[in-house]
Amino acid sequence: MSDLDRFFATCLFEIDNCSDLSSIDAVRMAIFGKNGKITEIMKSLKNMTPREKREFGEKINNIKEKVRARLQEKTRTLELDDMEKKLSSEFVDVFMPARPYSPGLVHPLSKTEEEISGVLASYGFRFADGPEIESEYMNFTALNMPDHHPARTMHDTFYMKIPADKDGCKLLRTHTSPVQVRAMLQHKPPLRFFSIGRVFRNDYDATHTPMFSQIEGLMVDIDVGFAHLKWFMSDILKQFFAIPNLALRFRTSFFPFTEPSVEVDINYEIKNGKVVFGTGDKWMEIGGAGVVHPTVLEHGNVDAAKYQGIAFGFGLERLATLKYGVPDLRGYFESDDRWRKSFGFSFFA
Ligand code: FA5
Repeated sequence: MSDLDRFFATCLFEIDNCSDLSSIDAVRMAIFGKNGKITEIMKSLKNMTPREKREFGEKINNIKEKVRARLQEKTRTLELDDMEKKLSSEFVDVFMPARPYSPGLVHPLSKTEEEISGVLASYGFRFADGPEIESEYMNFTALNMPDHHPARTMHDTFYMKIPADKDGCKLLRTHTSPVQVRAMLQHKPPLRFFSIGRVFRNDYDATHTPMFSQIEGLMVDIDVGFAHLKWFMSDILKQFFAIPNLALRFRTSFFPFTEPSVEVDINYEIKNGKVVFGTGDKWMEIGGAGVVHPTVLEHGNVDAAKYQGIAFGFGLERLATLKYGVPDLRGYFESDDRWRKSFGFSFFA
């Protein structure tokens, strides 16, 4: 028996002895792989005469073809065996109950955002945006809070480790008021803009969270003043809460970027662990407002001798808390499914 005949017989023997798909793969590699037996055999060609090469080549090609066919046949048999084994050991229980399906719900903040945006848009306000990572200049200086102004301490925030430029260092904005200056720099008065976005402060308790959302409104015109602001805020809040005689409390306050300034409260009480607005003797502060300080108008390239501005900034979570009875602000950000089911809304409501 020649070496090639012996090789052929060994291949067939190894193939026939395979009992599963992984062993047939191993045999295939051992014969046809890059470092397999065929490659090894082909090396002997280099010492042969052309005639010997032709005869040897013909023989080896013949063997390769037969071995391949046997491999294919054996693989097919093993695949069928494998399938047979699976079919007899695994089964599908068609009576098994389906997994519970939990549909998505609209977050109360998204709902509040949509509703208050709709009210403001109906007054001709357009949306303006600003970055959450804001410059020190826009967040403070442009809003009449120069370096070392004591009001900066009230807005303690998170500063970025990014080198400072001409606008100072970068920080997580503490309010949406920088968008006032951005809107004034981009558009000529008269203007009516609103913005909604996330803001950040070093706060944490039932009514304060380190991240929360604000809605900011700005109107700049030649004849707007404090009376318009008061009427306007009452009107949009009555529409938002859908109560014509909603009780609001205006308290005098101080913001470096408005003069005069007020804070706005809405009355509420807690009934059965839920916040109920419009009744009771408690007051929840929802935001600040005022007549835009002339320095801020100038930083926005607006002629302060000709134009006046009115502005307000409300906490979006506080509006949602009052309207939808959410007791604790921290729940908004804890991603608890039970909370979502209690306070979420159907998409089709
Ligand atoms: C401001 O942020 C001013 N920029 C608002 C403003 C705009 C005044 C335009 C004048 C003109 P204040 O710090 O009071 O103001 O925040 C506004 C509202 O955000 C608060 O009334 C409250 O509703 C909400 N708020 C403040 N801090 C938190 C907090 N840590 N968590 C949740 N809501 C908060």
